[in-house]
Amino acid sequence: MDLQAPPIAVATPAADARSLAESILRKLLFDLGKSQQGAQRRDWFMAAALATRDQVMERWLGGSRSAYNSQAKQVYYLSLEFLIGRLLRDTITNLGIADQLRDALDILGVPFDEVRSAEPDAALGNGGLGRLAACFMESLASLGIPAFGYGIRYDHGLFRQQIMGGWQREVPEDWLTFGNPWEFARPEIAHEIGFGGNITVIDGRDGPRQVWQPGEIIQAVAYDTPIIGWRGRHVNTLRLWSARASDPLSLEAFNHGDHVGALADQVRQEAISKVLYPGDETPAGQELRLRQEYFFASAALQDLVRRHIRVHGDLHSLPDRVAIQLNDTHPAIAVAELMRICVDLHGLSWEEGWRITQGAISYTNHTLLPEALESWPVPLMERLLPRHMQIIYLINAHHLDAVAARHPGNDALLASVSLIGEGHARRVRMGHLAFVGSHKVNGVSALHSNLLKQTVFHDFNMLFPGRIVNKTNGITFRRWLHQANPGLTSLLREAVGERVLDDPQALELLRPLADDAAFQQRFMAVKHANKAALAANIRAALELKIDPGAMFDVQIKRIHEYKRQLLNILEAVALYDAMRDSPTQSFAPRVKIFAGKAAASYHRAKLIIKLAHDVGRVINADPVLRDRLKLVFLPNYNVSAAEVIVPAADLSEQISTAGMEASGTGNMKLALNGALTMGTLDGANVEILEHVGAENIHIFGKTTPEVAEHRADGIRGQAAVDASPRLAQVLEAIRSGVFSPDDPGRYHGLVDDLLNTDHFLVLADFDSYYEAQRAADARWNEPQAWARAAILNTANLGWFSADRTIAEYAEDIWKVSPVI
Ligand code: 26Q
Repeated sequence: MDLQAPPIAVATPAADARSLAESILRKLLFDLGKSQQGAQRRDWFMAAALATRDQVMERWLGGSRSAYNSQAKQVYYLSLEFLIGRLLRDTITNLGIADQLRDALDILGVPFDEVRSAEPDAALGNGGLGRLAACFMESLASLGIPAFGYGIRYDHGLFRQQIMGGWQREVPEDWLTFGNPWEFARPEIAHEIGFGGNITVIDGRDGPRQVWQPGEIIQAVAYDTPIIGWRGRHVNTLRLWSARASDPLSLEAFNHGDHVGALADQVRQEAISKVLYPGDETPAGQELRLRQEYFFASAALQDLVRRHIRVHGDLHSLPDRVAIQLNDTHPAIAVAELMRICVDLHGLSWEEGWRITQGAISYTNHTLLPEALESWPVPLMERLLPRHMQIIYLINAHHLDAVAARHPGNDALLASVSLIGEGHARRVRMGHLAFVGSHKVNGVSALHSNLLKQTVFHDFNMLFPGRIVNKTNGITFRRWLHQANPGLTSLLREAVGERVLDDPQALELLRPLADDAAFQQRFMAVKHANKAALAANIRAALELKIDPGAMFDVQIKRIHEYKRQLLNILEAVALYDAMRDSPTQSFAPRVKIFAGKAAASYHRAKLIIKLAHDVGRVINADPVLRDRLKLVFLPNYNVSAAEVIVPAADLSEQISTAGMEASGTGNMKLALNGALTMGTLDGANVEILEHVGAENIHIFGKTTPEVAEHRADGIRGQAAVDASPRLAQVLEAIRSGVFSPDDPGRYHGLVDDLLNTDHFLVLADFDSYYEAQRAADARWNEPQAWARAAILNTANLGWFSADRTIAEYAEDIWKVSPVI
């Protein structure tokens, strides 16, 4: 090597349109091996993404180095789900090169929108919880808070939903088939994850030591994706783990000629990162799920502990340098794993290990539904993670001793706060483990956090006052306003100034314009254009023509009984009847738009999807309505679909049974984009009401205490039907097969369940809902009043920025500050 040779400098390529166009062509030719003529949409997307990615690398690596050197406190966000969606538009807007890339593609003669829509959604999540993690990652980077997201790189994300004859069918999803241009495989960053085996006790220097000898070891291999903050100021890393068999071909078996057997083990080990569990709210208690949880929690902790020790020497300072946030209980095994690392691997005392663990970890709860509280059978835990089971018993013993010392003789209290549930079979309660192992526990809306204190964590709240705090969810405005709704964004920039791009509170400057007729018109013109775009999509997908002049009444979310899509469908039937009965009454013309997936095993939810289709088929074909009512179910709801529907919504259905929706975040996206909320006093709806004012929202239904009372009184659905001829007519039509002539009994079970039980108060809230919908009709018929309320929704939603949420976590829970 010539030692005199000057160092070769490599600089980020220029980002003007021409240079980008050249760069895209180079990627196409040299990286993808495609000619300009032979390139498909996908190839152009890959080339554009690779060219864009070049713009990020220096900042990314430079930023990581400076965070490392500054010894700044790091946030680690542990989540089994990151529901990211597409990244191209996000990346170019945050880098400030959106116009340049568009122009570059223009030069090359390929329309940007075609390129953009060739990107598959990264759907590594089920719904709200996963999308929240994605919003938080973007906000952390935008605020300049050094952070890693840790999760699993599933080969297959959430299933694709097909609708066949009105029924949902799940089709495997394949986002990685054509390669992922955003990720960097780091095969050299791999951690060993043990399972099973046994524990031996050896004589250590300070007495006996437990040594876990796993029966099986799987490698967790890192894949890194840069997460670029607003204006490209800071770049963080999303590190997802993929499972790799330790001994891929089991050489011994292979050499003995058992080729198939040798590969079977590999397949079983690598199954850990094959597929996302498609459950939502209701945990699926399978062993593979527990293996996923431990796999990624252990990989994350090994990774962050190694980084910490490299910089700081030992573990004592961990809580000062590291904040570990558990996204629900899915990574709760991290509590036991960090204790194991401290005590077994680093020889610390139990007390010191516990100080470190509790000081570093905090936990977010996302649900109150009893069936959704995660727990694992003790025998399964003993077999899969024998040392962790011992550690959990020890944590429990210390915890219960402390409780007993303060509350002698209170066995009921001990049973209620134990980490082990002594029901039918003994189970480890992951929520309790997460609670005791954390210094802070938070709910995701004011109502939800209060309910946590009163219900699932009542006794814990009494024992550890102050540990439960509230952090109301938020959404990233970059994706959900600026990118998804460019029309509204340019109107806002014009109306309140460029500041609105950086400071969500600047939206308040819009308030005085709510009464300005000219502004109202422009605001509603943007809405109309977005609705026309959605109408075109619907026409292409479903061959159904809808009128962009009608009210777009939208319910988009996972299908779940507590979210009460059924209530919305019943109202559609009632409205259908009413429109036919009184053709002159001034109902607002409406398009009811539904979208959402049902968990594959959730039969009731799938039946509700079928009912939506059955009702839609009848309503949409009825000439008597003269197109004043349509019901649409858009298949395969995902992040990209939301980006089209949200800006086009007039009315946002947030109608869960009060006390059951922890927060909701779709409610925020829709209101921010100028939709009025039709909602119950549940989750963050309560805070949306406080921010937009009672006159700009439609609230109906029983409150949380009223729901509790209603259930305690054992009131059956039949009671509501007896009081409401309208409701009786609706149920009679559905039950008798008006909408299912091919199978008249299809909805017997569903209707009987409503009449006999009505656990979710669909019938009990029906009349109140129907009235609230008519109030919305009346407002719709006063276009200025509607426009005013819509504008005030946008104007008053600044507080729901995830930047505000993350700033609160940073200050109250993590004690971190920005590095920029
Ligand atoms: C657990 C174990 C096994 C298999 C699956 C699961 C599982 C998976 C996903 C359990 C729950 C979930 C998802 C929960 C969820 O999305 N909750 C939502 O979180 C949002 C963000 O805080 C809230 O806005 C919603 O109110 C809440 O429903």
